[in-house]
Amino acid sequence: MCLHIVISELTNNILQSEMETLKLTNIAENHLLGLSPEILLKWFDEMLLIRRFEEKCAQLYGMGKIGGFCHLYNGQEAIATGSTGAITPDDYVITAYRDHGLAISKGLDPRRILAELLGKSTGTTKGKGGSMHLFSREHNFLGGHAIVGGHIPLAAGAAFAIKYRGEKRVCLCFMGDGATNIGEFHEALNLAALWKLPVIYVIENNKYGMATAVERASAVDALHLKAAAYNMRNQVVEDGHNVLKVYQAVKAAVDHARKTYEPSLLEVQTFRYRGHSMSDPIHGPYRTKEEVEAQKKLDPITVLMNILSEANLASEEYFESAEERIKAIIDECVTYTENSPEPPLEELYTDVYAE
Ligand SMILES: Cc1ncc(C[n+]2csc(CCOP(=O)(O)OP(=O)(O)O)c2C)c(N)n1
Ligand SMILES: [Mg+2]
Repeated sequence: MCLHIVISELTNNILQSEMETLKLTNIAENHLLGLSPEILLKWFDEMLLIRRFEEKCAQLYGMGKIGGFCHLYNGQEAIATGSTGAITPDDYVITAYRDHGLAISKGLDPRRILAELLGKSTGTTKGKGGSMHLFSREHNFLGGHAIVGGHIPLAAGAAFAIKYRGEKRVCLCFMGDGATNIGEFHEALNLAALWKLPVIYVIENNKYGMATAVERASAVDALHLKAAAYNMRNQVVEDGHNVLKVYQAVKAAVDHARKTYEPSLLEVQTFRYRGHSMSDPIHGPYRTKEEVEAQKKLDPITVLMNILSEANLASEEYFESAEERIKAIIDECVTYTENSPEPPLEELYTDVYAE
């Protein structure tokens, strides 16, 4: 059974009993943007799943079970959950190599994601892509791309196809701050604006590229303003650690794109807790331990916990039970992956060229 169904079933069961005991009083409608308690609790579970999944990856990487490059998403969870919360399964998502969180949010089975990371045949691309190249046509998840900026024109292409076919879908394209300095970013934004393509570009501004602060690499450090050169709708989300703020901005851009086919560029400010990739130090010479610790005080999961507690939507017991449920899912991912076979040698020759 798909783990997402398992999560939502478990969440629903717990919710029913939680709801009976918790009073839903004094909740300002606009504070929670009219989102149902079910959705907010599902988002909490999803963000916790992403965090614990990444922690497990770090552990397995340290044990030598995951090889190659591996970029973790710890600290950025509110972006994946808030953004995918604003679209439907029909819409496309495309991103760079820091892709585990978005893949989970887009509904890919976390067991198959972990299997992919360990190069197993049950992985999302039969173990051939690894961490940076998660992909699922079935889920409209178009990758997972390792070349910085390389996927930004692909998103314009997907959005062109949507418009050409007269569909009402959108394409959400995520990128890092560093990617906005790449030529493809500018070429793609120009065409997306010129041809009015339903693509929403989301910059995950975590303040650094590999080890380079935004202001050392970009002449403009208010990155959303780069859209102005192409007369493109743009917005900055300063509290990108708050899933509701992310959702609100992405939803407005998505609604606009569905109505007008017009693109948007959003800059969502965030922070990564780990090193750039698993082979890099967490602090390094380019940022201090104090900076990392200060940013962790805005932790997206804690922020959502506080929102849920203040609105009387969840108690300490709920959060503890969520930890247990997520731990069971992570354990299942590991068991599934360990029991999965390596791909046979013949797999070297399949899926190389399109038929
Ligand atoms: C075209 C290209 N140049 C350089 C690299 C090496 N590289 C990998 S990640 C990275 C930094 C990108 O930073 P950012 O876009 O901010 O994304 P983040 O890692 O912060 O999510 C670089 C320079 C690459 N993969 N592709
Ligand atoms: Mg960055």
